[in-house]
Amino acid sequence: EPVDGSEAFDDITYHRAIDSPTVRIAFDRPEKRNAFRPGTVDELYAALDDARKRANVGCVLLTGNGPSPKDGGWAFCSGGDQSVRGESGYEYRDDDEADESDDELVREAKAGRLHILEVQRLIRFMPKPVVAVVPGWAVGGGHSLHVICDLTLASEEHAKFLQTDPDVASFDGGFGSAYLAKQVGQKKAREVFFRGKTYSAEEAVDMGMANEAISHEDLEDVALEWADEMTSKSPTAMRMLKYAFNMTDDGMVGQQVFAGEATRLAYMTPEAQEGRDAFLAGREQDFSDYPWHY
Ligand code: 2NE
Repeated sequence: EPVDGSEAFDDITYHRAIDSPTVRIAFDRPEKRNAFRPGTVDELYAALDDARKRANVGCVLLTGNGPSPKDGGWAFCSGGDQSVRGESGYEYRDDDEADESDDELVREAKAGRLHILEVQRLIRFMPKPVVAVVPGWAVGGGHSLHVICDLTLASEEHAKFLQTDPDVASFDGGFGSAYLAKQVGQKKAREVFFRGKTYSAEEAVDMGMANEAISHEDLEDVALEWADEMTSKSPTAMRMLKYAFNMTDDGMVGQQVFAGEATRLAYMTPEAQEGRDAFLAGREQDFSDYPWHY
């Protein structure tokens, strides 16, 4: 079922699986191998942020619609749309519906965008697993998107993993490369970027950057099964685990995100409530009921 309001999207689709806490967000430009233009990124951000905020959503499947009506090809995402790449980034063009602001300063500020990196951070910091479901090409910035997702499931027949960044004079120097190296090791990650070889689903699994290769016709069913498993678990434990996995690579920000959740848990204790209540009552706080645990 389409999620409320999602019919407003042009470049993506946004669905909720019936009777399930799982949503499916898909690139919907199959004739362009699901390349993203600025409006695509705006829509993707809005859908992911909606999924982040909904209490009844526990898992996001991120995928690409297909096949291409032109040639039957499948894609997860082929990265930034090179046909709208200007001098300093990707630009809104006349057919990009998202650029509808009347405010000239807002339009100007939008010029030369590389805001897919904001989407990467949203996936990284949202407290729910995001699964890349890769039915075909995952290329350039599309490859980096699968890298940042918590899990990757790939079509045995059609998934292809390729880094073209240095071919088109681009470079994802953040998660797309450095975090990839954490997954596959330094030598292999450098090979991915420096050689630009195409890897199959099976090779991606062997390298450690994909979880499983699944027959194309079963891919989405299996992704839903994995999502059902994950959403049957404790939301708090899942959230703490995701942030714990992130923390060692995310420096002070990783610590801040994990600590924010720890503080939320601490706020739920009578001990923390005594601190609040004493302040509001204008009396000395009394923590004598709460032992110094070891
Ligand atoms: C994806 C790939 C390997 C597919 O090859 P193939 O042979 O299966 O398909 P084909 O014929 O190349 O593509 C089909 C149609 O999709 C368009 C093509 O131009 C073609 O259009 P028509 O000729 O039918 O009209 N298309 C595919 N990818 C596109 C793209 N990214 N932008 C615009 N149109 C695209 C092959 O197509 C390929 O190598 N694509 C380019 C991949 C690429 O270099 N992506 C950008 C990397 S940089 C980036 O994504 C990035 C970043 O690293 C950091 C920040 C922001 C962005």
